[in-house]
Amino acid sequence: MFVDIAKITVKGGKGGDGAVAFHREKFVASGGPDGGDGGKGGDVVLQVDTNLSTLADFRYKRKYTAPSGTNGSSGRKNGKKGEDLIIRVPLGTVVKDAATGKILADLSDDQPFIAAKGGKGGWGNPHFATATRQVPRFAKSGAPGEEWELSLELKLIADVGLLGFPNVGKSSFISVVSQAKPIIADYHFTTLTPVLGVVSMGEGNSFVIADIPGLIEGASDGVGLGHEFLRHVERCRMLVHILDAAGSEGRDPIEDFEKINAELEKFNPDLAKRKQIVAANKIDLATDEQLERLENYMREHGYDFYRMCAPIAEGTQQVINAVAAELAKLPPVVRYERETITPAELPVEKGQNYTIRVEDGVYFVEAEWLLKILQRTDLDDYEALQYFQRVLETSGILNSLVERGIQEGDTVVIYDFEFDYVS
Ligand SMILES: Nc1nc2c(ncn2[C@@H]2O[C@H](COP(=O)(O)OP(=O)(O)OP(=O)(O)O)[C@@H](O)[C@H]2O)c(=O)[nH]1
Ligand SMILES: [Mg+2]
Repeated sequence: MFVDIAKITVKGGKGGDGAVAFHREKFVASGGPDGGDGGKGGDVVLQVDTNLSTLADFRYKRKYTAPSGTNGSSGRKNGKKGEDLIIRVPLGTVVKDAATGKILADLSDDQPFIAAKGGKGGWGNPHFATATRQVPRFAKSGAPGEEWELSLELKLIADVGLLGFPNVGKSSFISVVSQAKPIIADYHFTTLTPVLGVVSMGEGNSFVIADIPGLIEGASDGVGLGHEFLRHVERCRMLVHILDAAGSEGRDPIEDFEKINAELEKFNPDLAKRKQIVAANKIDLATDEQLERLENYMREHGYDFYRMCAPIAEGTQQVINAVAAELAKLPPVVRYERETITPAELPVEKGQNYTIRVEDGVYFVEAEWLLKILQRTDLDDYEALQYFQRVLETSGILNSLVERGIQEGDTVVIYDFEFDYVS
């Protein structure tokens, strides 16, 4: 079954805890602190596997958690790092944060994407030794791993997308110009899943065409099958719009053309602006009058116009040549950039609970919701930092710290994030 959208949850492994331990040796009275650090939790990594062509695997397994790091131990032995969990996805998978809809990654090459970082291992007690605190009896716990709910969307990578109503001859066209062998038949929605065909122009010059299920009016509102599949032509550098020139099913090809363009505009205005050439198919069934009327209309509206009879490859090479010439002038296939998430866009969590633990002048603040904000925002960014400070204030954490007796210069530890308190 072809599945091209999925929702999954990914969680990085928890970091191992730092150890509290003291050096012991025969005849040595009181050794210094020697607890090892915890190991980092494993990351959840998404990686392209070109053998995969759908997101079907994700229908059954939805939650992925990487292994934890192990705890530190005495003798300054650090814990082991948790192994990374690799999830394989088909080429062209676009990853979005489900909560905000922001794009996190476009897996359109062999570059892996760390979808959920494992938590850092906690520090062992030696890190907390100072001139005034020589026997720190505490260590830092490992941080929880990042957790994200992701939407995965497969957007095929093709240079050229075929558009057209059902039965106009899209599959017939791709089957004569490429190696692809889709089913061709005289009923609507013969093609149910997108098919890619490679067109070879010789001398290592080739391009990829995507045949998608027929589009009908209302496709972008979910009528018929079309809407689901428009996403597969979203990356295409150009479009070939195939028409039934003879109107052999009783429709007017000019109306078909305008309807589909209106659908494109509704689905994604950018897509509607993409270069389009028109291939009038079924010329064997069309009258000269029909063809002239169609050609005049397209020329008036600025479209290159070609005539063909796909099943016998009449006129198809001219279409291919025109496509190749056009592609040479066009930018490469669309790749999506990561979008930044501003803290204010994050969903507000209910009940801002937190705990504060004080260990010898170090203030440990723990709160899952706060961790989420920390993990999703870039604290090197001034605005994000300002927001974070506001959160500490409005949630009452700053007040609680003062109530617990925090002094100027004391250390505040919020998972990985540490700062010196300034009133
Ligand atoms: N006479 C004639 N018939 C054609 C021509 N091109 C395609 N056909 C026929 O039209 C029917 C539909 O062709 P397909 O290539 O399956 O059309 P499609 O656009 O892929 O259709 P869907 O996958 O249902 O959207 C088939 O019976 C083809 O044999 C043509 O140029 N002339
Ligand atoms: Mg088809």
